[in-house]
Amino acid sequence: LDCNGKSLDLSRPQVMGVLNITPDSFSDGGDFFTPEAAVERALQMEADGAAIIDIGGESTRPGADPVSVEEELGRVVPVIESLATRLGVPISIDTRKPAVMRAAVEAGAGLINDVNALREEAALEVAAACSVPVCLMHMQGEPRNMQAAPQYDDVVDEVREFLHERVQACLAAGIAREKLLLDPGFGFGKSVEHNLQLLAHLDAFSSMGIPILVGLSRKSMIGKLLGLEVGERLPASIALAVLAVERGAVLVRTHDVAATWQALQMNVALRAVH
Ligand code: PT1
Repeated sequence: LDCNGKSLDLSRPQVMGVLNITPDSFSDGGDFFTPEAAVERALQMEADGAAIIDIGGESTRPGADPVSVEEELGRVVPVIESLATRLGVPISIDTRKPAVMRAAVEAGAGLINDVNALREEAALEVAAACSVPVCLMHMQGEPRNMQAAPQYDDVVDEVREFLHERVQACLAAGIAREKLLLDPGFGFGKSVEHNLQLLAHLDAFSSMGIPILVGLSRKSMIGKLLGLEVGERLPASIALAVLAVERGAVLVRTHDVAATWQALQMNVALRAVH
């Protein structure tokens, strides 16, 4: 996959390293808030095996408040500019805002990761003009309220139907199917049961013929199933990453790059045996 001049190999499972430039992120808020610290963190994630670094300036965890476009731009653009020449791997921009997509890609980002699946006004047109790959994610509601009362008749059907509709919207806007990734959006307007249903039936998404990205790292479903705080969720996060890859996911978004990369390499090694 060509990401603005840098390549992302999706022929085997890969890790997307999370770089939150937010003071309020759910698991590492504040740690990487200065541009210098963020750059160091990204370089370390690349050394640890990340195939792409996902930069976000607006938290989308449950209950998070929206951020203004100026604030978001001010957080992410300097970090992308300074990383673009120093990283060998591509950068993805985790945003819902068209203005941030445009500025981030101009600064060197190579993939748009939109938890809103380009539903914002003008997002489809801007993403098409950026001509970088796009990850379309499913979300029910908005981050601020999405966990209040998630409701589905059939979560797998509804998420698949939604993603199918967004793929059609992208094609109509001139974004090639080959540039798309899909993500069921674990934790985005879903109960623990909904998340488990989606993971159990992840093959329903991989069968659409578009690469699947998953984000399960440190999420509250682990907390709810095991009664663990955010800092205690690594072993279960690793297990979920491996289970998702076994069910067809190719890109795993994680805070813990070294541990997740090592786990996924065991899957890669096993695949090579036939
Ligand atoms: C994700 C994702 C993302 N997750 C993609 N981008 C977040 N493509 C941000 C919880 O339940 O899964 N895929 N960008 C982080 N969002 C959440 C959501 C964090 C839920 C925590 C939870 O704890």
